[in-house]
Amino acid sequence: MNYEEKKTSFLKEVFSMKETWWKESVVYQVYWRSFYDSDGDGYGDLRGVIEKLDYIKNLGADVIWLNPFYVSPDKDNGYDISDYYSIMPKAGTMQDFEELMEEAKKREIKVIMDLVVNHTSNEHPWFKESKSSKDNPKRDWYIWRDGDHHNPPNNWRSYFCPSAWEYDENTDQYYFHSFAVEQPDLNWENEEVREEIYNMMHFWLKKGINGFRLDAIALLAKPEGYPNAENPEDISYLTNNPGVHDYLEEMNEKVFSHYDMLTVGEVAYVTPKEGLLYVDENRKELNTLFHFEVCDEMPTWDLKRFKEIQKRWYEGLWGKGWNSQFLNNHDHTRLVTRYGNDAEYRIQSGKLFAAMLHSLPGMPYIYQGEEIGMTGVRFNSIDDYNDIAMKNKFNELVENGQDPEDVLKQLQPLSRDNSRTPIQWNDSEHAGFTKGTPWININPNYKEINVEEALQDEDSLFYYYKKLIELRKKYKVFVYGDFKTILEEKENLYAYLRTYNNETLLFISNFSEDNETVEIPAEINLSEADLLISNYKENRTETENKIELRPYEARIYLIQR
Ligand code: TEU
Repeated sequence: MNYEEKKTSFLKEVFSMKETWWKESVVYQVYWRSFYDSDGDGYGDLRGVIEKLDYIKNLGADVIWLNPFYVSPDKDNGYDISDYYSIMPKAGTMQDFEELMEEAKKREIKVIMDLVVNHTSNEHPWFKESKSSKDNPKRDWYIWRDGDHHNPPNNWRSYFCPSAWEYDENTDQYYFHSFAVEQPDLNWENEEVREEIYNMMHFWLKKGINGFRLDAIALLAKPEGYPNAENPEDISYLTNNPGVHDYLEEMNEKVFSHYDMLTVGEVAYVTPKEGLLYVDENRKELNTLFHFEVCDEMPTWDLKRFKEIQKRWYEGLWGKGWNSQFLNNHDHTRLVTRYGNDAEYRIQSGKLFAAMLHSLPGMPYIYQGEEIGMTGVRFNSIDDYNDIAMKNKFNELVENGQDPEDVLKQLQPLSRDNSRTPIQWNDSEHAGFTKGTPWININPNYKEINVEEALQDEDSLFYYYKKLIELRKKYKVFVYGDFKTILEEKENLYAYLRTYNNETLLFISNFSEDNETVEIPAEINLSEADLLISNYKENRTETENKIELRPYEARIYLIQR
């Protein structure tokens, strides 16, 4: 074995960096209510997902992440569950779900479900019982506290409200909610709650699902005694509290360890060191995590900061735990609008971000529509917005005296509805999403940006994503390669090497809208390199390892020794 092979096998041996199916997977997130409506009620549904499985297969994704479709009053689009064992009628039936599993399996596509166990709906029977009286057996299934002279027990905010506490006149106590009033937090200190949740997890796993995306999973533990916060606006006190790992270790021991499954935790407000505690392969908690140092804390693109974040998370996790790579989802606006250029360079910048996300260390997630370069949206009235987080914030700021028009303009760019407009399948009415009235407005640019158009264009983003996924399957360096940045001094460029056994991948990109000439370091001989993929049709020839990169140009080379 040469030096590189020895180093890689050492890493694998010492850090037990086992090769697994989920590390090699590309996940496609299906926000089903905006994916495809099969029955004309204006909502996407599980049958719609079945009808579009061949589209997902053609793209090449290995796993589908389905947002919640359990019975729910839908105050937070399914993240307020009132029956964990049944399916929301607008999404379909249990038979539809079982058929979806069968059809996905036929196509060798795995399915992970989004699971919300930090809280339920306030219409869940458990909460109705808990709320009914102080001595109800389920009182302690939720978090009830006495007020402080008609004030909430402490000064905490929630994600969606000015206070994390809601008063209940009937029992003269407050209940705790990390999100909306309609989403009371379960009390994870209560063993009955934990056992009930574990039983429910087994129910779905025994139906053949391949894992869970665990919603707000780092919020399960609450700070001892609920002390007032110094700065209530910094809501990091809601998450990553002592005790959370005890719950995750127990969850793994009682549930996850019994299956060959993928668990991805939504874990906000953590450093790499803290994040590793969730995904360290030796700790047996979760397989991987979404951290939000980018999506929650970088409103617009900042390449310098992004490089620093990637470096810290690589150094913090590599060889011990697995990272995830994403730049948009159902909670974050569309990456080509937020971080790229959704006008003149929509395709090039979309391809640049795709190449980066699929060549960085970690599991890449494609959010539905990202593969055709769907963009953010601007609705002219708050009434056109659906998202409870945005509507609550709008009301809070207007009630505090801000001008409604100004508030709308302030909230539009990061509204979660930007990424929740229906998939644009073609240029027919409602973009081919529904034969009914869509539950939310279609992005008006659907006539230019749609799947049909993309599938007819060999240079579309769709085929670029497809090729990236093919490359990840062909060359293991995309998955298991280490990570070494080069050309750090070039502030508009992002370039790195990844090496695994005899393969070395070079990613080099220009994040500016000007041409950038760059000298490739002598350690890399481009004459030995194969250009695997680029985002410009004509490829400028390189001379003496000097290449000129055009606006948003990205190239991936492979050097095999
Ligand atoms: O989001 C949780 C959430 O908003 C934060 O935990 C996270 O830090 C980050 O801010 C997201 O950008 C999840 C779901 O993804 C979201 O759709 C739900 O509204 C929420 O939980 C409540 O279930």
